[in-house]
Order: sequence, then C-alpha cells, then structure tokens
Amino acid sequence: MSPLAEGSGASGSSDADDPIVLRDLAIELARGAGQIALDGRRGAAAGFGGSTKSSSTDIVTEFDRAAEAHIVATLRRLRPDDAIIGEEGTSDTGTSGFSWFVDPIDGTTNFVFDQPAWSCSVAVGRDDEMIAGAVFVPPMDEMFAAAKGAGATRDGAPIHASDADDLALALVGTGFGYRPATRREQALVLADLITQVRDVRRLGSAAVDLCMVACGRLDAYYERHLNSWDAAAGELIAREAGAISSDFDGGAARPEEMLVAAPGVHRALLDALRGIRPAH
Ligand code: LIP
Repeated sequence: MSPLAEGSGASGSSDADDPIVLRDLAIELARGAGQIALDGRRGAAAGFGGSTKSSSTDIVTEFDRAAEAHIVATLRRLRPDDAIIGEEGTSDTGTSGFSWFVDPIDGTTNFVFDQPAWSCSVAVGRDDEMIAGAVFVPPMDEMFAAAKGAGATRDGAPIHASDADDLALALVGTGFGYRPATRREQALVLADLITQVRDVRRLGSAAVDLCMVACGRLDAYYERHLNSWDAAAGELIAREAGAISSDFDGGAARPEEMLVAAPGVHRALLDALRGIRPAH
C-alpha cells in the first residue's frame, strides 16, 4: 500500500507508527514537495526572487510555501493527531506524541540562484527522539532516508560515513547564519580550523551537508545557529550511517550547535573546535 493511501499512515495503529512505515511516508512527502519546488524553479522567470525573513539575505519563495503546504495537507489528512513544525510557519500541536519537522526547501539561497545544493527535508520524532526522516535533493535526484535502528540509505541502497581517521586529511562542511554578527563569529572559527583540515566545503544546505557525511562525500560537518527543521532528518540519517553527532562540548547535538563526523575524526574535530573559541 502506498504510504500516501488513506489509512496507511493514520497514527494510533501500531503498523502506521513503525519507524520503517514513517520513513517511507517521509520519503513520499519529501519527494512530492521536492518535485513541486523543482517544477516551480524550472518554470520561474530569470531573476525570480522572494521575500525576506530574519535578514535581507534570508529568502522565502512561493515555492517554499507551496512545498510546505503540500506536506502539511497530506500529514493533516493521514496523521491528524500529530504535531507539525514547518520552517514557513506551520505550528500544529498534536496529541499523538509524534512531531513532524519540515523544511520544504533547505538551501533557499541556492534554490533562488539555481545552485544544485538544495533539498526538501522531512523528519518525525516520537516524544523527544527522532525516529525517521528523508532528505530529497531534487537537482541531484537523490533520496536519503533513515529509520531508527534500520540504517541509512541513498535511493534505497545502504550508505555509511567515511573511514577517515586523520583530521588533517578530512574534508569538512560548514555553514553560516544570516546575521552579520553571527557570520563574523563563524568566520573567525573557520579562519583557525581551515589550517587543521584538508579543506572546507560550504554547500549551503545543512540537510545536504549531513547527508554528504552519511554517504562519505564529506568526513564531517559542523555549524551553529541552525533551526530544528534544518537538521532533524539529516542528523538521524548521518547517525544511522555510523557518524557520531554531538555539540561542541561532546554533549547531545542540538540545532544551536551541531558537529557530525565520521567516527575516526569526531574527537579530533571536537578538540579543534574547543580550542577555537572566538572572542564574542
Ligand atoms: C540554510 C541552512 C544552512 C545554513 C544557511 C541556511 P535555509 O537553511 O541549511 O546550513 O548555512 O545559512 O540557514 O535558510 O536555506 O532553509
């Protein structure tokens, strides 16, 4: 039965709440929303833009909103008792104990500039633990997904974090916030770290960065000042692929401070970041 069929995902039935079933629903939601965004991008006039949110560079487009609306309408139909938190304003409280985290277009700046690293990210948690998620990267036509305890996949095939064990040879991803003061702080950290690693990539989508760690195209990723919806699915996918996640002190990863790395370089990157605390 399709994950989008009536009754297939209704919360309350034990099958529908299985992490594998929820993962397959997240895949279909991410794929459908990602296709809406991709079709919109391809049909958009040259130089189309959007409105702004937290700063003049924090963009939201009609396609962010359309993609989120698609996911939210489907979840309200299939799983009406679940909570939903979406980047573009959805904030449904729920009664089931299940919460969905939706980033309809993660990497919106890349989307607007027609750069390839943007994604649709859908995750679901039970109480306070993420248990299933999917990240669809439409320009690359790649679907990353995971269910707790069932591993991580790219287009259905198992993926694993890299076997990197030398930070000096590690390829590390990171990103920057939208506020100038935040960006300055993050650039000061990068100015020191870049001397200690092979190289750095700033792809522009946390969800894509995290999936790159999950499949070994990056050895590690770190960023501060994310939102829950940016990282909810990607962090689960990376952990299920064998990566280690934490904050910059070795505690539990959180959107405000996230470090996700192949096991062989996590400790070294943790120590490097601990040693770089820029003056605020
Ligand atoms: C983006 C994040 C990315 C960060 C960008 C931006 P958005 O999310 O995924 O990691 O570096 O500044 O916040 O705003 O494109 O959904």
